[in-house]
Amino acid sequence: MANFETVIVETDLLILGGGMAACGAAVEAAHWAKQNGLKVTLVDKAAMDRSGAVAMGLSAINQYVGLKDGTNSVKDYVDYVRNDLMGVTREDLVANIARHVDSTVHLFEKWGLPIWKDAEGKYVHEGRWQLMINGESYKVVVSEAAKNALLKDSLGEIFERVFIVGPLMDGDRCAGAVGFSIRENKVYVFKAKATLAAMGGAVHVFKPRSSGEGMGRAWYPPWNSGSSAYFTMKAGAEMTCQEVRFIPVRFKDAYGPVGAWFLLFKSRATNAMDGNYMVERKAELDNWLPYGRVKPVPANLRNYLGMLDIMEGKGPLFMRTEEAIQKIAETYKDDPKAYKKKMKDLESEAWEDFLDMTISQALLWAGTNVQPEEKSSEIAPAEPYFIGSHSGASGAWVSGPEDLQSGDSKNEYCWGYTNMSTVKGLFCAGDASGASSHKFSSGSHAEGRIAAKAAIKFIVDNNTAPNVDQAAVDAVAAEILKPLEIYETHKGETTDPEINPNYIRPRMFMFRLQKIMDEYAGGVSSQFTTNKAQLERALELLEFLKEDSKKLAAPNLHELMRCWENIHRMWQAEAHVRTVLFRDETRWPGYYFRADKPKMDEEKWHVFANCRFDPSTGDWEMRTRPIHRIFA
Ligand code: SFD
Ligand code: AMP
Repeated sequence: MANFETVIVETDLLILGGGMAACGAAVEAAHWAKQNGLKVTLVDKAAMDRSGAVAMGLSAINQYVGLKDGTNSVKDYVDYVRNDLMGVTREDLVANIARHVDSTVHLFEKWGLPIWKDAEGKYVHEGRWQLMINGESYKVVVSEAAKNALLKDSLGEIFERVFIVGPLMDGDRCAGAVGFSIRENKVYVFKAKATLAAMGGAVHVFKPRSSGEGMGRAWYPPWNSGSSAYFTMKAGAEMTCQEVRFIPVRFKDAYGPVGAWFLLFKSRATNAMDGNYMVERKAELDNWLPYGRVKPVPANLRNYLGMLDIMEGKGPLFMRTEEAIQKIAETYKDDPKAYKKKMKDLESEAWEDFLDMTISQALLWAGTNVQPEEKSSEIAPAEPYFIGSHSGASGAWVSGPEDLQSGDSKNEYCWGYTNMSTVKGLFCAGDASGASSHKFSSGSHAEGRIAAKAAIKFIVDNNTAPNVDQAAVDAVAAEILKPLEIYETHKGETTDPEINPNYIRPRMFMFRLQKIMDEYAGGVSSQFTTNKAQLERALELLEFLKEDSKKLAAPNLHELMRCWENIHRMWQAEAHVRTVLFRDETRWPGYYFRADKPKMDEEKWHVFANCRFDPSTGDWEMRTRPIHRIFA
């Protein structure tokens, strides 16, 4: 469009995103870039201090292995992740993060993050792998370090409020990215020798439980809209575990996390009849062996046992906060003063858990007169999210470290630069990389560091400026701005700007996507259950949606961003539906259930299900990849 300026930025390493993985990448890249005289550029759609999943802060660091204490080994962590994901995990990637994550946590502490300590000065654990923090300002602390590293000595540049739409290619090599400012009329073209995608996971692909008045409230942040998945798919990268969505059980309606309650406070969850589904339904776990009998019980199976209660009409489920608090305080009963103090401490810990991380849960408690030491709270499985860093696994298929391969895994899992996707020069970390679950905030930061170091090595070995065709850039820029043009052309044709025969606004488009996914791909309304016929129907309807995505319209830059966010979500949806259809079994009940294939088929499907969109033909390829045990 005539009134838009095109800004061209040339750099060596381009980091996309400003969240936990990107901040880790910035710190590490700065170190290696300085030694090699290279430039690093970071681009975030928001303001780094409060961008991404950690915007509100967190109350725990969920991955800390504690290698120095000698209590846990890297193998212990790999065993934990493999078991939790029902056997489907890349052990090389998980181990690589596990062996580096402690140093990331020590950096956080050095930068000023308060980690709880006991009387002996030791970290207070929430559970075996989790540390308690006073984490309201977690993201501010982490992003300050990243900014300092990049801006010191004018080593790099940071662009905030620039939304990345898609990749720029030089043949089979990623040559950077294209996006636009959400504050100024500017299209940005970033040309880079290597690109690191760390734009988080995807929320609002499925219809959320919170609709209408609660719209926008979700456990994972609504602004993580599938940009990592879209970017890597459009570049032609092979994707993995696109079927492994994550459904967290959360405090109902405000999505407060449950980890502190289950692990720190050791709370029970019970149904309306006071029954504990983890005890009463234990026998069900035998239908999912060998994973049904591991400890802890895999997250999806924990979900599933609770869901069986709900489906049998035994809901709601309750987190027994009052019982847990009373039980801990009971040990102080003989000393009334100590008891009173303990109760006060527990009360403030309970509130701080949410005030540090999910403020709306604290607001909901306050608004509904809940005192957790007196009254239990409802919990419920949330809508599905796509997130490679928590207990889901979706993301790009990336190369693993050479020294952690064993036997055949070397051929299958390692093609040179660690964390590089199957596209040359395109690296991924955090939610963007797949099959390496349970990295959380700390592991994502560590993985960002790992990926950035490898990306700098790639640049040193391939130090040529990419060759980018100007005509292709012009075409992409025009495509990016098309929704503005569509709106301008047709806005006078109806009296209500929401409704127009020639365009669709992003909000309505998102509702359509969510309805398809909810009803046909196993969302909340269909009790997370689907089958082949429903998935095929979903694909048919997604095809119509894709046609209509060409008619998205935007009156301003914010709406333009929403148009592209929803196109990104749509691509994540398609990859998911295709892969759930491809994997002819049910492996993760509690995340989704294939009613036509209700059993796990360990013989045939103990494999990765991968997919790839071919940008040259527009076709999707589905394939399996073997699972190699490295830490047998
Ligand atoms: O309890 C674009 N997480 C928890 N991790 C923990 O370690 N402890 C916890 O206590 C955790 N819990 C938790 C967690 C998350 C949330 C939302 C809650 C509670 C309420 C998970 C971690 O936060 C998560 O694993 C990491 O943050 C993942 O890191 P990363 O880097 O993959 O994603 P990000 O931090 O969300 O950052 C994404 C960035 O990308 C930007 N972005 N930029 C440019 N263009 C685009 N198109 C873009 N799209 C996105 C974003 O702005 C952001 O900067 S608990 O529940 O388990
Ligand atoms: P959550 O708050 O549900 O995201 O959980 C935080 C951390 O605690 C993650 O590492 C979870 O896997 C773990 N976790 C939560 N609930 C349980 C549970 N009942 N048993 C074992 N681990 C859990």
